[in-house]
Amino acid sequence: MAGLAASFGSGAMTNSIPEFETDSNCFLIIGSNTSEGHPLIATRVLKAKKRGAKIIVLDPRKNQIGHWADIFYSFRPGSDVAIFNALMNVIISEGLQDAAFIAERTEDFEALKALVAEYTPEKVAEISGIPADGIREIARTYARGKPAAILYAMGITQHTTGVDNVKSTSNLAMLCGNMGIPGGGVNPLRGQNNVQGACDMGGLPNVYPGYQAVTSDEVREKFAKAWSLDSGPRTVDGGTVRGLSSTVGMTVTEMLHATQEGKIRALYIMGENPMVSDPDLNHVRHCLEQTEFLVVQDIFLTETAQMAHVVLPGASFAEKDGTFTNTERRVQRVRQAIKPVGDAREDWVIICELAKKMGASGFDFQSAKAIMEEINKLTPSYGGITFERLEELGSLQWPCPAVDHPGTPYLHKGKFTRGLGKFFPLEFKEPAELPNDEYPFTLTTGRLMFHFHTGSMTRRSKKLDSEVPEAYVEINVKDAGRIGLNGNKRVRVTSRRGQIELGVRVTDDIKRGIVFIPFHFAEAAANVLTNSAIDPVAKIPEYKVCAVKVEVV
Ligand SMILES: Nc1nc2c(c(=O)[nH]1)N[C@H]1C(S)=C(S)[C@@H](COP(=O)(O)OP(=O)(O)OC[C@H]3O[C@@H](n4cnc5c(=O)[nH]c(N)nc54)[C@H](O)[C@@H]3O)O[C@H]1N2
Ligand SMILES: Nc1nc2c(c(=O)[nH]1)N[C@H]1C(S)=C(S)[C@@H](COP(=O)(O)OP(=O)(O)OC[C@H]3O[C@@H](n4cnc5c(=O)[nH]c(N)nc54)[C@H](O)[C@@H]3O)O[C@H]1N2
Ligand SMILES: [Mo]
Repeated sequence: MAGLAASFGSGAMTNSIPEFETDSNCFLIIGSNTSEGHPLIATRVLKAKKRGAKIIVLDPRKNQIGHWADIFYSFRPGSDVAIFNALMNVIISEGLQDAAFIAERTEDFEALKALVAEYTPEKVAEISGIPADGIREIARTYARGKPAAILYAMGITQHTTGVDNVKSTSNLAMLCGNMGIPGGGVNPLRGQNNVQGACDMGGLPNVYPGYQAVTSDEVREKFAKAWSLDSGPRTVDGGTVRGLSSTVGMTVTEMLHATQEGKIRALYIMGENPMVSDPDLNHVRHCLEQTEFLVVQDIFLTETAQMAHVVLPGASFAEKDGTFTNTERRVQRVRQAIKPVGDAREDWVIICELAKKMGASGFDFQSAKAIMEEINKLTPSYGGITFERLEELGSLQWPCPAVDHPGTPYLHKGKFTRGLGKFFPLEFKEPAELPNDEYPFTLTTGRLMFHFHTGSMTRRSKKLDSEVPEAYVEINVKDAGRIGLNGNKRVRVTSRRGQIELGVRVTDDIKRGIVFIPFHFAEAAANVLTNSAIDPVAKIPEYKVCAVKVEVV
């Protein structure tokens, strides 16, 4: 259940991981540190390279997969939309688009064409830092590489323009007819083992399991009937809470702000450590301190749990039964290896017990299997994903509506969910915070191979911790000279929101003017510095861009 609320990222992969190895002729990897974040997927990509597939990597840093790439360019963080527009500009002006696919399966191509005409390679070279000829080379390689897969991750989504960035990936894929075919598609490489499953099961503010809208009367009636509740909007203040609410809830970032406005007085945080992972930590601390009642359900006493009024010890993956759904919509069984240690209980047991104490009915589940049986009945895309079939087949990919359905390896074959695929003409917008004289560097943040997020688990492992025991900032060789590093080992990094002291690594692999800090280290937390500005639609924070200064200490 880790990451229940951390639903960052958008949608699922359109295609399946094994297709990378067998079908893809070209990979456009943008904003994904594939070898460190998704090493098994990176292995498939490298196997495809051996049979001649081309790898293009675009990233502000020459990460490990960047070193394997046939084509690599670094660029200025946050200039992604401009880059996609320029790639499409080249493809259209050189006639490399898939005209038949565009005519049969898409709409609004003319509007896209008119907009991207403005984004010439020369203009976007200035915005992004990728040379104009490089942009042409990338565009031609992708357009001629069918089936070509776009792989992206948080480098695309964690921006105030995250949704625009994601739409840009599908614009490009549709332009070249790379949708609905094996080895193609747009493939967000999602994060935690079960973040996909958490979203599928309604761990989002606007939907019930299976992305069924809370605002739909029909949907609410269905769930109300199954749970013996009233389907109408409920009254909370003073009245008994029966029935299902039709109000769209808040996202994590909105909840924290709401504690400040007194709109939220109690928080129940489960499998998340916002005191390290949320942006602008000084603000987060302030918000959590103001919360009248804070409950944290975790497997360790994290930085967040230490602030809680009540800590509920959860059982870890090794101590429970259930399923995880991975980034390619594949549902797999997890089986109990050892009994929960100490007072720990399975998360679902804790929730059911609490619900019953609050007077709710319908929480009398005896096992994870019994919960799955309810899911089969109420969530059409999981209708045929039963424990029995998972035992027999090993895994199933949704949509899988019935027990005689084989599951779905790739989406949008022959037809998009909405009918025609829509092109979105999108103007480039600058990130919320840009460097200036006082804060001359652009900070971007992310992950390392040896640690997982807030380190609550990996930093408790001696072996993993010894690989990278300390926080550091990555800085370009020339910039190190510019700040007068002179062999010094420690620096202070300051943004408008706070400052941290940490080690430093000098490298050629990061673009000049950019610094990178892994966010795994609570004692020098990158998120003290980051900006909490969010995308207006997805509400994802701009973890990938803020302005900082770097000084020798
Ligand atoms: N070892 C390990 N693996 C993990 C995790 C972990 O913590 N540790 N976490 C998991 C989770 S939950 C997730 S979400 C995934 C995340 O996986 P990734 O998204 O691959 O990881 P990140 O390090 O956040 O960032 C990806 C890349 O984005 C680049 N980037 C920075 N700024 C920009 C920009 O403006 N535009 C673009 N296009 N790229 C930019 C960074 O340089 C980096 O190479 O990893 C999962 N896998
Ligand atoms: N600066 C910066 N910040 C970021 C990001 C970034 O790229 N840069 N990435 C963002 C992203 S994509 C993500 S996903 C988040 C991750 O942020 P978090 O989800 O806050 O980070 P984790 O360390 O994975 O925290 C998960 C918690 O769940 C606990 N846990 C593990 N298993 C279980 C279980 O079975 N039950 C329960 N109850 N608890 C369990 C762990 O001990 C841990 O404390 O960070 C975000 N923050
Ligand atoms: Mo994530």
